[in-house]
Amino acid sequence: MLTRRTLLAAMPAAFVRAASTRAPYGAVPSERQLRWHELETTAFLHFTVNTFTDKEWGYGDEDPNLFNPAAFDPDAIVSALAAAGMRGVILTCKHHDGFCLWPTATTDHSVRSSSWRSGKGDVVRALSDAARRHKLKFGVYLSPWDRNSPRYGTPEYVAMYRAQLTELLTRYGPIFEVWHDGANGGDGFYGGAREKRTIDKRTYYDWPTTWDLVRKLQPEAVIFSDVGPDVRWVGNERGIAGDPCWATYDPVGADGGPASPGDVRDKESPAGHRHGSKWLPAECDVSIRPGWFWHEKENVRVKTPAQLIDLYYKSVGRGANLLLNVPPNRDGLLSAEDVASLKAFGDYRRATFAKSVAEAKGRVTELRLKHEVTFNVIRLTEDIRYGQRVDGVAIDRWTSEDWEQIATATSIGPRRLIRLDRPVTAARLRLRVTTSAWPMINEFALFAEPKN
Ligand code: FUL
Repeated sequence: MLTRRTLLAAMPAAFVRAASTRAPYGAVPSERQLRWHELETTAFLHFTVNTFTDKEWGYGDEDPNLFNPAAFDPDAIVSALAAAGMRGVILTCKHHDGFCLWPTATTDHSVRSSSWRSGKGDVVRALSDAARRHKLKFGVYLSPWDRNSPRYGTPEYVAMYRAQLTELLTRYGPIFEVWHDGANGGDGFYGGAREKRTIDKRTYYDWPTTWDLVRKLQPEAVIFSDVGPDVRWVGNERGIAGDPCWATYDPVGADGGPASPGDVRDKESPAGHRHGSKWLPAECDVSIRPGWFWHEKENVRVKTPAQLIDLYYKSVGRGANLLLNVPPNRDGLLSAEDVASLKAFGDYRRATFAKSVAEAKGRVTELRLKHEVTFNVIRLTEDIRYGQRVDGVAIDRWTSEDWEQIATATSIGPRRLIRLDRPVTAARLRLRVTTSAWPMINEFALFAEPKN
């Protein structure tokens, strides 16, 4: 039988201490991670020459003049994201093709060489300014793989990558997230060499030095990659977290050795590791369309509001963040189909979560109400400053005679949303907690979805 004594005996010393006191339990989030958790949903903008060539991965030999978004309107883009409830936006400042959306000094392969706005355009400036105007945080994606650069594969390229990052982190105000992609397909233009270049993912980029640079230039920014150090890739591009989804994780390389961006056992990333030694929460990246870039033929395959809502519960509802990609089109706008889905998704979130039908805050495990309420969504949060303490919960309602179980869930962490199959009515509810430490649930709230 699993008693408290056998449980304690099976736990490492640090956990045993926390199990009997209110000391932090295992790994805990940093201040920058705590701020990131509060964002819940952020948007991704995949935009570059690919938008004009109908490709997902540009080869690196694209003519900069291809980039010509004649009606580019950063405020229209950002306000459509804000309507969906997005609290941040991350732009592909450079994708694998190497074309830079800002006038970098590191290469000629940028907007400066494009006839768009006579070479005076700066997409990073325009979108970062618009994000600030609409109160969204701004983040940067800078692809480590660069199929344009002749230097790719040599130490000089790593220096160039850091110089590009330095420009992005010093010219455009506060950056909330720096996104390092793990993809590397090998072949490319590479200044005309048109060959395959293979790098050692574990050593080539010397990530710790780059991450130190990010810390120095933007200490408040979280760093994302397959392995963190602040935020981990969830291990799939479908936008779905594991259930459970632990915020703690010890990433391991595909061969069992040290992990690095592009080399991680991604089967373990959706769930993370219970009692992992690092606080490394999951971010669920997914596109509103089948591809990451805009393709006209995919205008009919934009995810519906119902699909976005489902993804929200499977990512944010499991304690992860959702990073939803919405690619600008050739005009430099979001297409009407995407804007409509974003708006309906935002309307749903506002209608459901603006006001709870009942809630208890503080160290709660029971809700006693004066009147019966009807709800179909339950939100639970843990006080994660003390670690992820709860292994699972069951929720019961009182039926004038007895307790009846209405829902169960596993991990909570920063948030757990339980969407019930049908509305439930109750005046008294309780939470039963399966836990290996003193639980610190600080929110138990009920919501009602709008009726269609
Ligand atoms: C992947 C890239 O190869 C895709 O093009 C996209 O940027 C996605 C978010 O990450 O690794």
